[in-house]
Amino acid sequence: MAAPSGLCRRLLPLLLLLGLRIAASSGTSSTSSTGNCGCSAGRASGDGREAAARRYSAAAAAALGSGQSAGHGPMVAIPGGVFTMGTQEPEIQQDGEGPARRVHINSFYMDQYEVSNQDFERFVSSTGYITEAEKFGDSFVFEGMLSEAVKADIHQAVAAAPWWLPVKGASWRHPEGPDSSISSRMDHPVLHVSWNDAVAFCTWAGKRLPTEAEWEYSCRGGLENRLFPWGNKLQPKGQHYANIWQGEFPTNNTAEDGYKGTAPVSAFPPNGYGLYNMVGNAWEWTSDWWAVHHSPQDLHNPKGPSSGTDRVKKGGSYMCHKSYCYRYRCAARSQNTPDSSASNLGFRCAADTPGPH
Ligand SMILES: *[C@@H]1O[C@H](CO)[C@@H](O)[C@H](O)[C@H]1NC(C)=O
Ligand SMILES: [Ca+2]
Ligand SMILES: [Ca+2]
Repeated sequence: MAAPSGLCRRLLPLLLLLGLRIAASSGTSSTSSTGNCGCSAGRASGDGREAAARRYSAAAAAALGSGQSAGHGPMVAIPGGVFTMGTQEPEIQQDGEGPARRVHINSFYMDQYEVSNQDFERFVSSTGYITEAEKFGDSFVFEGMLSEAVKADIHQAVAAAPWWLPVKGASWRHPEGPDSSISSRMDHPVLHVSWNDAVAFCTWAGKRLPTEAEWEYSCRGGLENRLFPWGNKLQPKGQHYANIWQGEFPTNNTAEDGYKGTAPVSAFPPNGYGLYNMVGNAWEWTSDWWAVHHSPQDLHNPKGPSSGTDRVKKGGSYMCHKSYCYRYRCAARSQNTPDSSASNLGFRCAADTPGPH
């Protein structure tokens, strides 16, 4: 498909995802989310579960290395178990965050970090792979990150989400367009990679994308029914646990957490499984097709619908703020077409444990 129609094809789903629906619905979702501050002091503390999380963390640390494949990021052994996927208290109803359902997960391996620019460069230099953004010749970039020179050349914006601009020449190597580079960000998450690109990388690495259920189970780090990978409070003891947006979106990014854009994949404390930046920093692709209605029944290793038009992404990004995109929660979810790419979307890989489960 030619580049211009490629862009059109990708524009509608992208704006649905990145802004339009979010902007249109922010009245409802932000009302409900402001109504419940999200710190939920009233929730049970679940000491037994915290202990379990610490135990898993130790096991995960011991497994580091054994699950490591040459040349790629380290993996963590995630113990099998049963958890509550989704939530009975959806913050963003139309995303299909509910209902809460019991899900059994076999043990597997999960990348400890988001796939970094360095990891992706190894893949590209050994295979010659060309990403979809490079083939299409453009990708979506957050306006706040662009130079005046690049902005001056762009006349097309997404009316409902004017902070997203299609930038010619934006790609994983040039995240803010041709005049930008990743040389000082090799340890940051790779961006502007489509779902198809992510699958290609994971396959090359002898891995695969995680299912949405595996991703969410990993995000929760052994804790039950918490908002975030570390608990219910966004900033325990005033500390930042994730790279999101502080200040007024989209005009004033105060970067109180230390990062205006992406952070190194090893920044911020890990969760109970030893995984970093599950929420915030870069959105992460999963292998599932997108749907918003889920069976409330118990499931074993669910893989999502058998077909669809969009793939599920999880975790939110450095652009997420409670006022417009309260999606840096484990139960939160969103979607893009498999050929979409943007300056806040990356991935990490998973792998099966060797032998029978
Ligand atoms: C951004 O927000 C901070 C904190 O609210 C404020 O101190 C600062 O003046 C604001 N900057 C701009 C450019 O509006
Ligand atoms: Ca930040
Ligand atoms: Ca992330």
